[in-house]
Amino acid sequence: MTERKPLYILNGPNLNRLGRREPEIYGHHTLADVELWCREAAGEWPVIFRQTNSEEKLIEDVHEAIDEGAGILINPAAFTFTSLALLDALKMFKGPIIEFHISNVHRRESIYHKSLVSMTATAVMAGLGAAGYPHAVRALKLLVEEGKR
Ligand code: DHK
Repeated sequence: MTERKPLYILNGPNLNRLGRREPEIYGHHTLADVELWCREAAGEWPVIFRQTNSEEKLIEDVHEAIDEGAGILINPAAFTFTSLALLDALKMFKGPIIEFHISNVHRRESIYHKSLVSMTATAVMAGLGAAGYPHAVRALKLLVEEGKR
């Protein structure tokens, strides 16, 4: 059985403070909880789980996934609405991309309504809370198995 390429689970700015940051919007679970749930949902699939507050680092993580990864689950956080550079990086990825938001960004202030990442994402999941991450992992595995982009 050939070695499976990893699933990249990438998280953007301020998500390192998940659990303490605006819990009324983002909940009380931490990013460490989320990582555990994602690894459980991934089962035998290898997982690369990262968080950064740096746009450059997030783009470099996407570049690594372009060379090494099977699929990307990304919560770009605020970079979703600001980073053309991140969009350009994701466009180069050949596998499926799920854009994930803990909150329903479409029900929030208008600054959160126009996603640049959605212009290349295979699918978008928003509003399920942090507990939505493992569902996104299972969906990503299916998209990879189906060869979707
Ligand atoms: C997280 C953020 O940090 C915000 O900038 C986004 C997203 C929403 C979330 O719901 O996970 O807009």
